[in-house]
Amino acid sequence: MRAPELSIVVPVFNERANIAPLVGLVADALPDVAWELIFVDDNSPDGTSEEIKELAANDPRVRGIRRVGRRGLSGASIEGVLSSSAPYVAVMDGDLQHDERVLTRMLALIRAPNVDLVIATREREGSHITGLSDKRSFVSDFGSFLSRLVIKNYVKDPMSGFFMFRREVVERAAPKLATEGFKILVDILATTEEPLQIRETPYVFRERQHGESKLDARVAFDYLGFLFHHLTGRLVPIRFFLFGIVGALGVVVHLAALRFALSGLPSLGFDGAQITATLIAMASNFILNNQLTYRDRRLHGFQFLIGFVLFALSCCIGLVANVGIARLIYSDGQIWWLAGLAGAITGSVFNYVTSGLFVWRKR
Ligand SMILES: Nc1nc2c(ncn2[C@@H]2O[C@H](COP(=O)(O)OP(=O)(O)O)[C@@H](O)[C@H]2O)c(=O)[nH]1
Ligand SMILES: [Mg+2]
Repeated sequence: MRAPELSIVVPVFNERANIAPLVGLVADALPDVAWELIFVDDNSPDGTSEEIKELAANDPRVRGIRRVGRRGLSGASIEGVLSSSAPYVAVMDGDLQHDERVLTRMLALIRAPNVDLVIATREREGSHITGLSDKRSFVSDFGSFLSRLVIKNYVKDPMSGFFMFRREVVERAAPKLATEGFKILVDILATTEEPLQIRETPYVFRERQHGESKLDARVAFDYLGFLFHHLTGRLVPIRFFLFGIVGALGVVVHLAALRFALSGLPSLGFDGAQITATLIAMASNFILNNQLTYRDRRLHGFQFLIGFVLFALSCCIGLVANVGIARLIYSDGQIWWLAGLAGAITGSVFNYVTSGLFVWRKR
């Protein structure tokens, strides 16, 4: 058997019913190419990995990476790419929405000298991407518009999940790529320093037949965090952005709770109302962080209760750091807003670090 010229990396989560059909379709589409399929499964509960391994046992062109304790489309794709030694690599969805017949055209384009990246661009019917609902089409277009903030090259469909590249391009960028995101192509385009030679080729995006989409409203928040991450020169982690949004919402919750406590429960007095509002805001921040910021490490049941206690404790330590820094800066020049801001930022960074270390720690 020839060593593969093309590795096709397919991130999958709960796609059991799509695996065997995809292998068959790829084999039919690339009869004269030495290809391999690398499925990267995040330990799907539906038995996707078992299905992959059963196929791989009978076909040396199929491989599977099963990741445990991790979730994320970008991270899974990057690991798949890094496990390849072929000169060319494609990233493709495992739900049959990407037309495998385009792979031949993409391969012909990438084989040309000096081409670094080929994007399969989703075809349009008027303002609407075929195969997507109006709502999803709008989300994709808006995301694409925002991506221009961080990418230098003009490409028609930076939100495409179907593309092929010379392996070195991503090998070089890999240490800087964010593993939490959903839009790995935007990340590659934003991260690569040298200008890339890019080709685009149109195709018709298919409707999903089996299983369901994993893209939900939370992915949109991640994407905003991802843009912020790039706009700050990759200084601010994606997660910190989410943590900050939740914190800002916490201020609103706090003020609303304080107002209700003052008018509805006058017997509490101001101190009592302020303590109640603080507890409510802490609980709401904890729940939102558990649902959004740390959804890949979400706590349940007893762990959830323990987590809340640890979160409240770490908020108290954050408060001490906040007041300490604010006092120091205030004593220096009496600029109240600078002192307040520096304190708030210090407290947030402190809370972010401690909650990552103690509350939602990596297992
Ligand atoms: N390994 C892995 N694959 C994922 C994850 N989330 C989504 N996928 C896969 O990524 C591909 C695109 O996801 P999909 O839900 O179809 O997104 P959509 O096409 O934008 O609705 C599919 O093959 C999914 O199975 C994840 O967290 N880990
Ligand atoms: Mg899909």
